[in-house]
Amino acid sequence: MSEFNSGNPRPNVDLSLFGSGAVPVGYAVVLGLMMFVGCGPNSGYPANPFSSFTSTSGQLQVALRSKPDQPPTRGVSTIRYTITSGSGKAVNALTLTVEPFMDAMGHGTSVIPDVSPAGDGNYDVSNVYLPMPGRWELRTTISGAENDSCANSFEVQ
Ligand SMILES: [Cu+2]
Repeated sequence: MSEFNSGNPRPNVDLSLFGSGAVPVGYAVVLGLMMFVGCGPNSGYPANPFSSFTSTSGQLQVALRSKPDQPPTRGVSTIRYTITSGSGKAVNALTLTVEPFMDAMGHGTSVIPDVSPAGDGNYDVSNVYLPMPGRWELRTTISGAENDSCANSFEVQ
């Protein structure tokens, strides 16, 4: 026992930075950072999309991010569509309808996702219910300034 202690004594860590006055400041900074991340452009979505593709017409670029898991896993997910024009400008004021569909088995789900615009070309699609593992497609129609569609598929574990 003593040989463990005598050989390599733990270095003395100077805790003065975390003295009684500094701790609340440290927490405030951490909380501030968390709030910044929470309200940032990605609002809890991963920085990078799990899928990026071109719409059926070829006029729109679509990127998908998901939470709580990316890519979406079995259960209920929220998926953010980020839609930009060919020149990379955010396209707002579109109306999206999203239908999850399992092509190999020829069925969708009984749950209709809710779509809410989030600005900067973002559209948050909540209540995306994927009840079983396998390949799921997001059959999406886009209307408004652009009338378009897209269907991206991904594997659900
Ligand atoms: Cu199925």
